[in-house]
Amino acid sequence: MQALLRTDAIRVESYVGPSGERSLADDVLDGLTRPFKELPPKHFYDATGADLFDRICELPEYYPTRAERAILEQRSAEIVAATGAAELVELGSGTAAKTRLLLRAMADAGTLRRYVPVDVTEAMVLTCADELVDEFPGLRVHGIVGDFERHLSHVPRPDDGPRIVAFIGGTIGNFPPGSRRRFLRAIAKLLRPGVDHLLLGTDLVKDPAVLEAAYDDSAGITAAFNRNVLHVVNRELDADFDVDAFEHVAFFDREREWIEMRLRAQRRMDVNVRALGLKIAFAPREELRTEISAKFTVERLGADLAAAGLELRDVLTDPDELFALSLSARPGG
Ligand code: AVJ
Repeated sequence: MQALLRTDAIRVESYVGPSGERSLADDVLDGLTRPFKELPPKHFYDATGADLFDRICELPEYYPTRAERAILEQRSAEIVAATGAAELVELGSGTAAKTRLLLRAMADAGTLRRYVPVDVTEAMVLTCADELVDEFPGLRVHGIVGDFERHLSHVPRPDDGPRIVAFIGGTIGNFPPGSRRRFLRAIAKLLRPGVDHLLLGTDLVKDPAVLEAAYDDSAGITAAFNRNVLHVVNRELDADFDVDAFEHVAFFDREREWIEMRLRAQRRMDVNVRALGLKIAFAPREELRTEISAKFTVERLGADLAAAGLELRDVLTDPDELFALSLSARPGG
C-alpha cells in the first residue's frame, strides 16, 4: 500500500502497482490463445476509451445512464431514509457524478459522515475527494485506489453509522453468472447483517431492438469504443492489430439475457504481440468477444442476490422500467 494523501478530512491509499499492466498481458495471453477468443471489458477504459464511454452516455440510443440518473434524482431521499446511511462506499466511483445525488440526500438528512470511493484511476479518486470535502462540509473521504475485483479487502471497516455499498451504472452486467455471484458474495462481506445495504444498478430485460440499438448506435461511437481496446493492446503490448479491419458486432442473446459485443476480423490476419512474443491468427470472419452486458429480470436479480447471501429489499425503477436500482441486505442482526 502507498499512502497518497492524508489530511484531517482526506485519506487516499493506493494498491495499484506495475501489476496493472501485467493483468492486460495475462488477459491477452489467456484470452487470445483460446479457441473462442475473448478479452475482458475492463481494458476498454484508457483515456480515449473513458472519453468514448462518456459520449456513449449522451447518445439518444443509450438509455441506461439517463434512466439511472432519473431514479437517483427522484428516489435518493427515500433510499437514505430506508437505510439511515451515514457512510457511502462506492465501487468504480469514477467522477462520482451520480453519487453526488446520494451524498446530497445524506447531507440533507443530516446523516452523512464518510465517503469511501474505490477506483483504479488515481486522479479520479484524488480529484473527487478534494471536490467533495469542499462541497460537503464535515465529510471525511477515505479513498482506495485499486481494482474492485482484487482490492475489496482494503475497504475500511464500517465506522459510525449504517453504510451503503453502491455498485451502480450496471457494471455488474459485465460479470458472467458464476463470477457475478462470487463478486456479490465478496461485496456482502462488506455489509453487517441487519445494518448495512447494497445499492446495485442493473439494466433490465426489454425489447431486443431497444437493447441492440443501445450497443450499436447510429453515430458509431460504440463501434469506436469497442475497437479502441485493440489500440490499447497495440500501445501497451507493442502489438500490430489492424484496428480498422475489425467490424463491430453487438447482439442480444435471448437465452442468456445478455448483450454481447464482439470484433469480427474482416479478413485473415496474423497479429504480432511483440511484448509477449505471441503471434495470433484470425480466420476470415473470426470473432473476438470483448464484452457481455447482462440484463436482468427482478426474479433473476433476487436469485443472484440470494445466492450471495443477500435479501432483496426494494427495487426502484424509472417510469419506463428500463433500469433498476435495488436495495438488498444480509438478513439478521
Ligand atoms: C459500463 C458496463 C455499464 O454494459 O452498458 C456501454 C459499458 N459497453 N456500451 C454497459 C458499455 C457498450 C456499459 N457498462
